[in-house]
Amino acid sequence: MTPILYDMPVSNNGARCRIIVYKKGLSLDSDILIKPPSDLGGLKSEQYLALNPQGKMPLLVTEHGNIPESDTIARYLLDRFSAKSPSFLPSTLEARMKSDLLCRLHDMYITTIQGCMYKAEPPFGRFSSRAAALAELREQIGYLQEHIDEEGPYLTGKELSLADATIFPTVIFIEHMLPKFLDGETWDAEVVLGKKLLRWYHWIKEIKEGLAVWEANERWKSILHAGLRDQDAPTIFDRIIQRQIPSEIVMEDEHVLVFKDIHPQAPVHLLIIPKRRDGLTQLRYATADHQELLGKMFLTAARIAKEQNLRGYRLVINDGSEAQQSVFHLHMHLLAGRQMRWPPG
Ligand SMILES: N[C@@H](CCC(=O)N[C@@H](CS)C(=O)NCC(=O)O)C(=O)O
Repeated sequence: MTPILYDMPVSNNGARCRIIVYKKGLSLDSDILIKPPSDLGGLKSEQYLALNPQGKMPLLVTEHGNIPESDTIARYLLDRFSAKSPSFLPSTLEARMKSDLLCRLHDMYITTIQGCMYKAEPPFGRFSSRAAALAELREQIGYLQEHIDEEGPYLTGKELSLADATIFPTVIFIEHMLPKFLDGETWDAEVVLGKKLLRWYHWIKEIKEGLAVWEANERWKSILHAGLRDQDAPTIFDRIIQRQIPSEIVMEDEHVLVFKDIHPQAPVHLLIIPKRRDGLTQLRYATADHQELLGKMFLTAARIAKEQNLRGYRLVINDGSEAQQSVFHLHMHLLAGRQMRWPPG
């Protein structure tokens, strides 16, 4: 079966599992499904509690059983998908031991009381007051420091480990939540996180700065669906695709529709169009994202020509009114059945 990870973006414990899923490039269709607990009625619903009586996330449902602990889920995913890199297992015994230790300290002493940063009321683990739990949390963050590699850049040295995936989401959480509870003290990341944890956090977070540079450079503007969207008015072809007006359809698949031109210029005159226009009002707006679709249109033409035993045929794309384009939805004319002239008019 395809394992199902019940989790939500805000869950720092689940985030280590999602980091593994994303870093390994697992398919979110065939390798693993990620669903919110609300699909089963929420963390405290009867249906969810039947799978995880602790009513917490993450939870991984597999053919081997239900796994309710993020550390075990993470290790199960590393094992199950060991053929895909990165392994999150450093090559030295020392680094692997340090990674295990950091994960263990995190889960034993930080996860168990992290509720003091966001839960409405005590208890927070073994603490009945928020102030005591927060003080303990800060002390425990300090203890992590002792086991972090001197040189880095990762927590256990030169290689990525499970400790990085485990602790990164929690530090994001701490940076966001802890300053709210400082009670007059000003937030000083170096005091709270310590030098080594902070150095690592800045380094691993650089990716965020890289993303900010992409945003500033308007990287998405030319990328289909991310920033580039088809906002032009629909055309008559949309109505043909939706069968709102009749046409003589010759062929159709998931991507392409082929139908007879109502003003034929040759005994065979077909129009090959993409079913999703995706900004292709004219060929000139084609981007690398359209490459596959454009290839499909040509292959469709070749296939039809073969099926109809066309001895010779001509493909025409008119781009712009000067070229006699009349419908602003990319279309390829397939003309055949008569002797063509050259140059074309
Ligand atoms: N030891 C568990 C802890 C899980 C945990 O604390 N999950 C939090 C979200 S990160 C949760 O579900 N909180 C909701 C609740 O306690 O009601 C693990 O690591 O998986």
